[in-house]
Amino acid sequence: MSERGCRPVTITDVQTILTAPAGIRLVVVKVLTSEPGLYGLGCATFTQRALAVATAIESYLKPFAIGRDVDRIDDLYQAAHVSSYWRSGPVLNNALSGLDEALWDIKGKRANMPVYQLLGGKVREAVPVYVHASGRDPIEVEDRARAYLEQGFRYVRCQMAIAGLTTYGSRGGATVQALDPAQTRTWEPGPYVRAVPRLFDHLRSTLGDDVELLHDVHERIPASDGLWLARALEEHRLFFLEDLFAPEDVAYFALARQQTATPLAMGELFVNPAEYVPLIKDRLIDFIRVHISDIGGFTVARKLAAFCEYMGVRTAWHGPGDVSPVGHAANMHLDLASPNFGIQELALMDDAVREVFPGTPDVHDGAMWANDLPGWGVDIDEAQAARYPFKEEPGNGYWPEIRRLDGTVIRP
Ligand code: GCO
Ligand code: MG
Repeated sequence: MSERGCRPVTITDVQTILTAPAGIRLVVVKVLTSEPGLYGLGCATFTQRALAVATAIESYLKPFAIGRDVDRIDDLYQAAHVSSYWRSGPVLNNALSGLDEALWDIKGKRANMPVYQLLGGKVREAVPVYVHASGRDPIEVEDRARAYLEQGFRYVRCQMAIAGLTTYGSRGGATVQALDPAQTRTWEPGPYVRAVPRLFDHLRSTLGDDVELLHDVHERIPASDGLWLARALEEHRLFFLEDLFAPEDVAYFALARQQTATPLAMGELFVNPAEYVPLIKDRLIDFIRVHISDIGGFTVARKLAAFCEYMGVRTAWHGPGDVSPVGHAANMHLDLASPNFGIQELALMDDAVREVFPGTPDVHDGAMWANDLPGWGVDIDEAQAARYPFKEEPGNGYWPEIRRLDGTVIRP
């Protein structure tokens, strides 16, 4: 018997939908129920290992979930999470997120309310977002940032290519000659670390103080260079500096805190509470950046948001192109209801993506807006989705390695 005293609505099928309307591999879970026409959607996108997530759903989560009561979201999360005994890796967390978010969508539809209402309602009208500007030199980055400001955005992440090197977040040019002449993707931290303060000198002096500037180091540099860079950027008052250290080097955050007031954002690679709880508890970061599907979905994320609120840490959920519109909507619903919201990253979604996912949140005035339909407010047109299959490619979408001049593999 369900809470309402009648027969529970149960899960009848768990389907995995793979689609790449923007050329990026997305994984979406559709949970069907015993109530005709009632279903929910969840984001399970782990783009570099999409097919592994699909197997985890199909072979393990689907048989686990079928027949269960759709109303018991947290209970299902807890049971599924420990059902593998070994847990919290990105493949299983993403699979779990697909199911968990679909159940929140269903809960909203059953209540006839958008999910943010289930969390206590809006604490803001819409969700301010940051967008990505990149270029080959400071002037090109400035031009791109300026174009966004003219469209009404107020937060811009700025990344600059370093000539000859495979830089994160901006298209690099030719490749410098490495020791192995066949090497094509080369990176050295020195030129990058020296260039970034010059980029922000330029941006602050040309764009002024009103714009909020952000930057992603993408765990690309040795920790001691990270400490130096965070101090060198202090005078430019970034909104935040992201992934200054790798998850393996989080102990350096305690040192960074003693040395600089540059706001620090961290977390898109975290998958386990044991990684993020200590940083938050000790107030060693300013913004939590986890990728909601990578930590297991919405049930975990809303608890994390509340924990951060008590510790003075603001939210900045990961929102790159490798999040489906269902995942972007989940970010947005949490943002709408969280007093400690900081900012939302958003990879702008084009017409092809919007055709596959009707109801994808509108973006205007520098913010993402909820459409107020029940649940996430986002649907999937499966016929459209089928028009964008994953591209056949060696390795099925893995991140090709990047090496230093001497051939050492570095982090992506
Ligand atoms: C960001 C991220 C992404 C990741 C990507 C990995 O802050 O937006 O660093 O761009 O690199 O999500 O697949
Ligand atoms: Mg990042």
